[in-house]
Amino acid sequence: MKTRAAVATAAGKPLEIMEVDLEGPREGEVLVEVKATGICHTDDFTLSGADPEGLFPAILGHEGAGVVVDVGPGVKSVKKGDHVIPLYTPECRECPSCLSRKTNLCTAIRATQGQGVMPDGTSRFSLNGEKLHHYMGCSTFSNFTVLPEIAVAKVNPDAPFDKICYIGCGVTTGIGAVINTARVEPGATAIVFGLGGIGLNVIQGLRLAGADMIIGVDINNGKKEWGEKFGMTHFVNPKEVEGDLVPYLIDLTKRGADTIGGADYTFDCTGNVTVMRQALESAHRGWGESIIIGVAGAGQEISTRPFQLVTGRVWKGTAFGGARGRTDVPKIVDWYMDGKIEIDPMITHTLTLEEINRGFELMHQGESIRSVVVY
Ligand code: NAD
Ligand code: AHE
Ligand code: ZN
Repeated sequence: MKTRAAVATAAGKPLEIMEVDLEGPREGEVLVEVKATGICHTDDFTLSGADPEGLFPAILGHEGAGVVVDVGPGVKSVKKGDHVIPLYTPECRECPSCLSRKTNLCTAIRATQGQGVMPDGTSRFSLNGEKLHHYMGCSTFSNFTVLPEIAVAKVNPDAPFDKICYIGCGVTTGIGAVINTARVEPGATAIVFGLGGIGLNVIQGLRLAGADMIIGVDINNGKKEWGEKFGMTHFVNPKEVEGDLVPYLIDLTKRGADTIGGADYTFDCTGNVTVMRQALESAHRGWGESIIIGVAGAGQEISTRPFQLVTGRVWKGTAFGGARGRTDVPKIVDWYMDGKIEIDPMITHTLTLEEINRGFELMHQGESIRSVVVY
């Protein structure tokens, strides 16, 4: 069949809207009509050429929602007409990682996913007979896409596609980092570095968890109002701090008899390795945990004095907020439908597929929180 898609032809080039060929689902696969897709910073990261796993030409996009329109042989868990969210972190429930109960990082299809192909090693997308790569196993910048059955979460059919697509990455990553990875307790102090599409969801996760002090750090003063909407209690712009940022933040978090200072939990939502170090070092001596969410470019490395860890700070990372996609994503959709979490205000721009490059520009200019393409 033919499908409209935004194709990443080469690193650093705008996406090109074109009709491409899509083969139907094979054994264990489903064909999904994507109804809406968010544009995440990670799509931009890969398009920029900074992703060591980046492949071109490819169909990017990993934050979608849509409807199953066909299923391949052997598919059991979903059927035509089901509403689904594609999962870049699948959940097979059979691999050693899924069975360990210690991680959400299912390994059933990770190798082929990283090579831009389906689990059988081939691509379903092509253009004039030339292969196009899948991206993060999702390729939601195509109106129709093929996914393994283990990489779709069946969700409430009443939920609006143009909002719940954001649960396919940003919402789940931010909230999950708080509740699954950090397991923040009521009364905690927290610092969130970077108040974009991920950081604001960390903030709403912290509010949900009952954190007392939620400090937001961003170099864009426009983000102060955004943070406050979702529960941020203090805002710091590093450019306006006299002296070093870390001692300033440590001082800000001193409470009652605690003269040491430092936050119980800190989160990097920037992808900047210097900020990651600041986040670790502003965690509380003895127990503070720092969670890396941001994705850093090829060749970049984090560093700190080992003494920071010797004295009890913990450095962790999280992918997809530690969420087990087929189990947790439907629950998060229900939280949204029940009004427990907010999504609508964070979707600042709704675009057509033809306008998708504008979504990337808005992100670069710091004007959007999330842009969503509606097919
Ligand atoms: P975004 O562009 O919407 O937001 C980034 C924010 O960081 C902006 O508000 C920007 O002003 C701020 N910022 C930039 N430099 C800063 C600095 N030095 N100090 C403080 N703030 C700074 O991006 P996003 O969609 O929120 O994504 C954030 C990061 O998370 C990206 O690296 C993205 O690739 C990554 N990500 C990771 C996962 C995961 O599973 N680990 C999932 C989604 C996104
Ligand atoms: N391919 C990159 C890393 C990209 C990355 O870390 N991706 C996150 C999701 S970001 C979503 O917006 C992730 O899930 N990572 C775990 C995994 O298995 O990919 C690189 O550096 O090679
Ligand atoms: Zn993402």
